[in-house]
Amino acid sequence: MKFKHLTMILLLGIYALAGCKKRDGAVQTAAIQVTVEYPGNYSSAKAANVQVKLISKTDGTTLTGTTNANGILNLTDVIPGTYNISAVKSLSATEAQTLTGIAQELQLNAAENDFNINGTSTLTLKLTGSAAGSLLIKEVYYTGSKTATGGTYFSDQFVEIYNNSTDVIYLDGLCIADLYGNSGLINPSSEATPFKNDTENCYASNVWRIPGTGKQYPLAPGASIVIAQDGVNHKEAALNPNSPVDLSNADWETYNERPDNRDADAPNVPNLEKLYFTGGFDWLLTVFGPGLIIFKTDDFSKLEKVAVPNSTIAERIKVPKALVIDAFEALKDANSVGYKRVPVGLDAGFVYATDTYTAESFRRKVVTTINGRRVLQDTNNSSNDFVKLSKPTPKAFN
Ligand SMILES: [Ca+2]
Ligand SMILES: [Ca+2]
Repeated sequence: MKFKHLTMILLLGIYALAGCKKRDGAVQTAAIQVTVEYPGNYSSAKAANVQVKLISKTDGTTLTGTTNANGILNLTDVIPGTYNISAVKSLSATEAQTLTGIAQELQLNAAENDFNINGTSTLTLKLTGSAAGSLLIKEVYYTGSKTATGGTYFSDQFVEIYNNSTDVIYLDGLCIADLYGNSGLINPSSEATPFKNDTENCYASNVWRIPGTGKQYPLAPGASIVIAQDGVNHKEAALNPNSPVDLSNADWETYNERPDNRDADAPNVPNLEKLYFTGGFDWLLTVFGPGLIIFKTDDFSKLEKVAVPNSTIAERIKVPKALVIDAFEALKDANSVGYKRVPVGLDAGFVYATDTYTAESFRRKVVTTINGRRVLQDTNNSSNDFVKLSKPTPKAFN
């Protein structure tokens, strides 16, 4: 009994003391509501379970708290003053997949410095972090088409590159290349690439580059560019009315300037920079199925040129696997696996068409759609990630 009384007296005493001080203004406190939000292109704005830290600029005192299910942290009894406020959130691959569509661990941060807390303050912190996802090869149309008289037409090939990330990506300096080697047993003496045992490098026959000084060619999340062999309407009467594509609106074309003008320069479609070329009239991808990579390098001239063993043909450009952003492999048929040119670490599989000049195209699968942004499948395996279409779908998914 005595003890209980004592406790009560003590509590009353403390309460009275606190009340006095508040009236004096000596320990006046403030409140702050911090709302933490995910980046705008995530499936939800509410960033729950985020650790928020407030450091007083006056005395270095640190306050911490964690946001609730609505992404909100309410702190009361805060000493008024100026604070540096930060939030940090680590997303597991599974959490990131729900929010961005891409299963990739992410570290997100936000900070607001010199923030004055007084009375009842509110603050919204917007998390940012490295982009989830990357550029991907979205579609490759390499098979070509047949003309009305049964002839073959291959100038309508294109490659489409897609921003499969949550942020703008600048395409300046992006290189695209086709890799050396046969696509399969095209004739009885067709051998696999002599570089097939090098699992760490790709050997490029031709390399093209998007120009730019760094930030001239932004590509929004979910947007794409089409690189045409020739940026014209291939359905025109003078070309091939049977062609499945009009590429007059392509973003880029490969123009191979030659004295004999065998490759025409479509005036409305800008030209890629030709960095290395071993082809003929134009950037013709083999209609039996190309191996393709996209990559970036600070200094293209530093890449090694390698002679093709037992051959007198032009050297190939050795591109280290680490530079490669994405790869695609198509081979002649289901039995051509031994002819793979893209190292398995970059692309474990391959696609193949029914035949040459079928107008078939290969497009990457869509995993999910977040806020209207399609997220494409990327398991580094063309067998899994691409579907064969009966006709190409440049800049489209149907
Ligand atoms: Ca061309
Ligand atoms: Ca042009």
